Amino acid sequence: MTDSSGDPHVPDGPVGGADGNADDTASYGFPTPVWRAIERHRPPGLPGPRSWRSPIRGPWLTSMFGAVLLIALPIVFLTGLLDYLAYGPRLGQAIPAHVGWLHLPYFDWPTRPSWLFRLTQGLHVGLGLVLVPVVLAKLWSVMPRLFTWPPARSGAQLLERLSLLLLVGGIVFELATGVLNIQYDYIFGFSFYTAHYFGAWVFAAGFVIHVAVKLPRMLHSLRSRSLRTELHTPLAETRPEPLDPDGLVARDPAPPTISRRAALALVGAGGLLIGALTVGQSLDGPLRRTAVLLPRGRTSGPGPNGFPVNRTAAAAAIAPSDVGTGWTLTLLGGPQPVTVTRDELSAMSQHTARLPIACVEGWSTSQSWSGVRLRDLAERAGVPAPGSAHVVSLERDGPFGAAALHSAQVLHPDSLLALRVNGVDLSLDHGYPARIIVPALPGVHNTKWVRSIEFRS
Ligand SMILES: Nc1nc2c(c(=O)[nH]1)N[C@H]1C(S)=C(S)[C@@H](COP(=O)(O)O)O[C@H]1N2
Ligand SMILES: [Mo]
Repeated sequence: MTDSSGDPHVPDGPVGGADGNADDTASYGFPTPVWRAIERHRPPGLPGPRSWRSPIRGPWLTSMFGAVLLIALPIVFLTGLLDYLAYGPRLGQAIPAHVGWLHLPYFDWPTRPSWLFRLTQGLHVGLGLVLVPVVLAKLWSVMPRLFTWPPARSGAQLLERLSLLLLVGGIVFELATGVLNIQYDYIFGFSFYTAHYFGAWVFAAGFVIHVAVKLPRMLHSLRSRSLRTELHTPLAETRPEPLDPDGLVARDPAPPTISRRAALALVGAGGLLIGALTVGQSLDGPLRRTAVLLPRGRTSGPGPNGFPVNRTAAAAAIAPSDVGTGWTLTLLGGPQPVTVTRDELSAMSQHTARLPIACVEGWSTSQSWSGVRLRDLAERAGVPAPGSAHVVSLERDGPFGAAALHSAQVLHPDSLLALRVNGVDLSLDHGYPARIIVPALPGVHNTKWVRSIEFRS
C-alpha cells in the first residue's frame, strides 16, 4: 500500500469539517460514541485518503459520467421491463412467472409497429453494452468514496452507503449476467431471466435513492466548470478541482498523465467502439459481419436462408424423419382435431409479409416470409374468434418447444405459419416444414418445426 493513511490528523471524507451536511454530526440509531469507536478502528491496509492521487478525479468529472448514466440507465431499465412484458406474462410465459408485488401493469404486447420488439430489445442490449465503459469510469471516479473510513458517521449516512451497495452491486450484476447471457448459452446455475429481473429491481432501488441524494450535488458540480473550457484544456494545463466535501479530489495529487478531455474521449471512444462492434447484429447484409462481439447474431450463410439461426435442427434434435412427407399439422380447439399435410397448407391462400425476427439476445434480422395466415388456420380449426393460440414444436423438450399468442397476435393479417422465406422453402434450421412468424413478437416465440396449434376461445 503506497498510502499515508497513518496520518491521524486527516480524516477521510469531508475536508475541513465543512461538509454542510447536518447528518454527519447527528447520530441516528447508534449513540455518538459508537460512531467514534468505529472511526478509531480503521481496518489495517485500507487505502487512505492520500493514496488516491489522480489529479483529474473530482466532482465535476464524476458528475459528467453520472449525467450520462442518469439519462441512459433508465432507458436500459425500462426497455428491459418492456421486454418482460413482450414475453406475455398474462399468458403465463414470462420468466419469472411470479413476481409478487413487483407485478407490472400487464397489457397485451402490440403487434404494430412490427419492429417494436426489434427496437426495444436492440436498445436494451445495445445501450447496456455501450454503457459498460461509462459505468467503469464512474466507479473509478468515486473509488476513494468506496474506501472511506468510517464507512458512515450517522444512521442516515449508513442508509445512504447501503443504497450504494444496491446500486453498485445491482449494476455490476446486471451488466455481468447480461453480457454472459449474450455470449454463452445458459451457463448459469440459476435462471438468467429470474436473476436479471430481480437484479434490475435491486439496481433500481439503489438508483432512485442515489439520485434523490446526489442530484443537487451533481447539478452543482456540473456548473462548477465549463465543458467547453475543459475541452480546450490540454494536459499541461490540467489542474485538480478544488478540494470537495466528498473527498473525491486528491489531497496529494500526482502530476497529470491524462487531461480531463482525454479521459472523457477515452471513455466515449470505448462506448463508441463497443457500439460499432455491436450494431451489425441488427443489420442485414455484409455489415452483419462487423458484430464481432456477438457471436450468435453473426452467422449468415449464402442464399435465401442465409440469415442467423439461433438453434439448429441438430441442436434441437429434430430428426429428418419427423419432417418428411409424413409430417402433418394438428389444429386443436375446435369441435374435433383437424390434421393438414404440408401440401394442403400450400394449397391454402398464401400471404407474404416482410417481418423481423428479434432475438432476446439482441440480434435481429428482417426477412420476407410466406405462408398461411394464423387466422385462416383458426377458422379451419373451427375457432374463428380465438382468445389465444398455443403452439407446440416437434422439439420435445427444451424451453423453446412451445409458445402462446394472444388474440391480436393470432388475428393480425401478417401473422403467419410460414412455409417459405425469401421465395424458397424454409431450411430445416429455420423451421421446415412450418414455423410461426408474428409482427413484433419476441424471437423466441416464433416457434420452429411446428407440430400443433391449439386455438382457445
Ligand atoms: N422449436 C424452436 N423454435 C424456436 C427456437 C428453438 O430453439 N426451438 N429458437 C427461437 C429463438 S430464441 C429465436 S431468436 C428464433 C430464431 O429463428 P431462426 O433460428 O430461424 O433465426 O427462433 C425461435 N424458435
Ligand atoms: Mo432468441
